[in-house]
Amino acid sequence: MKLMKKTYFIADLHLSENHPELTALFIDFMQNQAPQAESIYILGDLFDFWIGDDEKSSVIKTVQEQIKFITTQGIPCYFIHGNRDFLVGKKFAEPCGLQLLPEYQVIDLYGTPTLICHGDTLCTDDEKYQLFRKKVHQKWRQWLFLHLPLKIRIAIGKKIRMQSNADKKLKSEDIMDVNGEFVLQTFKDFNVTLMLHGHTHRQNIHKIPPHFTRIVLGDWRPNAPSVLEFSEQGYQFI
Ligand code: LP5
Ligand code: MN
Repeated sequence: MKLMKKTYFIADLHLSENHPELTALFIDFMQNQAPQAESIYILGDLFDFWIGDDEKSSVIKTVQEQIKFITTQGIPCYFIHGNRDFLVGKKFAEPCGLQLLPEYQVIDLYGTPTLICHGDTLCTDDEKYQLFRKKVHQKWRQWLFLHLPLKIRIAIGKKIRMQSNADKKLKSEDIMDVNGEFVLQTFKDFNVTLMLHGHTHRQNIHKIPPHFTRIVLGDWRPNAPSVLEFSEQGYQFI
């Protein structure tokens, strides 16, 4: 029997030293599921936190090894930055063969042009976040930040996380979700009918009239990884 080709999408694993059970799930996925794929897409927030490619930790090393395990088998592995790990750079990616994609990418999924992104850019009602995002995506700010000593970067990162958590308590669930009109416009701008993203952690398949589909990946929880599988026969969460 001929094995059917598959493409896997994952997002929002939020890997860190604090959650070895999630790292174990990732290893399991990369060892047992990923080798069956023709390509793997990671749609952001693979890491809980990224303050520069020079940080060393056992999680970072493990993730690199696992990605290399896949890419050396000739299976491409792609990454779109999330709002937690937008500073992941070439020094991390190149040694393991991870391919960095821009914030929006249209791919051909078994004949269907499909837009993939992290999802944070779709949450346009969260004005405070969008302003923050604009600032931290400025190249000169990133350059300055990355030239600070590691310890200071970690402290700044923690400070931002604290402020972000405090702010989130004051924001409604609605504000932190995607903006419907912006999503519709994005479908039209990229001339696609299918969109895949993460970020909101609200795993779902939204059918939007007249003919659009927006699939939201979930985050990873202990014993509950969210993996979206595509093949010529369609898609499913596995
Ligand atoms: O991540 P999540 O899901 O909890 O919340 C997001 C939004 N928050 C963020 C912030 C990230 O969690 C933290 C990223 C740390 C990266 C470290 C590197 C820093 C590099 C700087 C390079 C120049 O993305 C949250 C959204 C939520 O998703 C839902 O969509 O609402 O957005 C916020 O909460 C943003 C706040 O409203 C604004 C934050 C301002 C922080 C300013 C702190 C200044 C401290 C400076 C110290 C020198
Ligand atoms: Mn995110």
